[in-house]
Amino acid sequence: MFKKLKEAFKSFTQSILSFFKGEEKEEKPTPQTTSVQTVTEQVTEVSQQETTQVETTAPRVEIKVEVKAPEKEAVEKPAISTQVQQPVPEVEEKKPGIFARIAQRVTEAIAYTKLSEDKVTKLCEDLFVKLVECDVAVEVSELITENVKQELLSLKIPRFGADKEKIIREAIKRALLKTIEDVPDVDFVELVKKIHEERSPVVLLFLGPNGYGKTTTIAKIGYLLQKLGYSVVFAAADTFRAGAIEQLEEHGKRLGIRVIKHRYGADPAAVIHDAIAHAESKGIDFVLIDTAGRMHTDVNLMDELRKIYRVAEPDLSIFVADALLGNEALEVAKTYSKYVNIDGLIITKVDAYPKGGSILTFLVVLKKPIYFLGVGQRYEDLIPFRKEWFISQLLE
Ligand SMILES: Nc1nc2c(ncn2[C@@H]2O[C@H](COP(=O)(O)OP(=O)(O)OP(=O)(O)O)[C@@H](O)[C@H]2O)c(=O)[nH]1
Ligand SMILES: [Mg+2]
Repeated sequence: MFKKLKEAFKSFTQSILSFFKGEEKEEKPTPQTTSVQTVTEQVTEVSQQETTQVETTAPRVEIKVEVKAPEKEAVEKPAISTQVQQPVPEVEEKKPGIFARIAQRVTEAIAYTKLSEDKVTKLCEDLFVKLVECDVAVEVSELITENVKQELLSLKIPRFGADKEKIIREAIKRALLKTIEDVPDVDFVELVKKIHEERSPVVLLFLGPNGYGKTTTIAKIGYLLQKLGYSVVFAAADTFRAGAIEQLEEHGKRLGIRVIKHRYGADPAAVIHDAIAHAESKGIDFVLIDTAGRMHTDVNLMDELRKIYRVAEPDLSIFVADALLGNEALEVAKTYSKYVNIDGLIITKVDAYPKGGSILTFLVVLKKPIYFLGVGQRYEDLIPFRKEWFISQLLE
């Protein structure tokens, strides 16, 4: 899953990593002289006189690793762990804090490295291109790249010993999570259980253009709800496409779920009305409504959808989005939400969609929860979607 997007993040991580590895090589051989010199340059607030004092008194030893930053006030002994024990330089009492500050800079300069803004900008330009190639919409790629850039600029990587790759991955993960922070993370099962505690039947309406996977997804959700112990009825409100009723009936037969239907050409709102009435009279827990696929540009069919929505008064109105159609599906969803409310999404055909980018686009642009990813044609092929899980998958 998401193979191409994963590769994009992987190669980005590797580019940053190779930069840090190069740095480490340059810095390693004669750490003492270079380090103190670097530090001297960094400590701009220290006067020239103080700087000279440091250069002459700092321990001339190979500073190994574990470097503890001293407490602000603990001036007497710079807490630098060294291989060779050296006399601690005497500090004049009247200038507390200077050595502590310098020692801290020594510590930081030796122990950590940072990426320069130029380097980060260059690396992020490459990331931007890769994201766009993976179907992430341009404005979303910009947002992600900017967040990644901010994270990387504030990143201090230990030069020695640390798992640098992990640190970089975590930074990218924080940036991605920030990009989608205002999208609710919804556990579909918990949500419908909660709704069901309040009222029954719970009505779920499935919307989307032709062939996006509505009917298949309804069957999958019916199967899931049955496994949770609920009773289900299907409403065959696609009275338009030839074969649509039989397709739903076939699923109903396999799953042991009753299908409420009228003839082709009948008013879909009437089918929905009957299905809800049936569920109420029989004490059935869930009504799943299959609607005809319609393009967002077809004004008549979109007006019909508005009527369907009014009659169904769904507890959840679910837009079924075909991942393969990427940003085209996004435009459709945007127009749909001008006609009816959309509570959440299910993204189908993710198993056949290595790019993965449209999922990020959906999240950032629509700001609606994704309940599931459809990952195949079997009833079990539905993966609950969680933001943290998704982002971790991308950075695996
Ligand atoms: N690989 C894969 N195929 C899927 C998935 N979901 C649906 N499909 C396939 O997509 C095709 C269309 O699915 P349908 O469920 O008929 O789509 P629909 O939205 O109901 O289509 P209309 O009724 O024409 O509007 C079928 O061949 C499904 O088997 C999925 O998650 N993965
Ligand atoms: Mg259908």
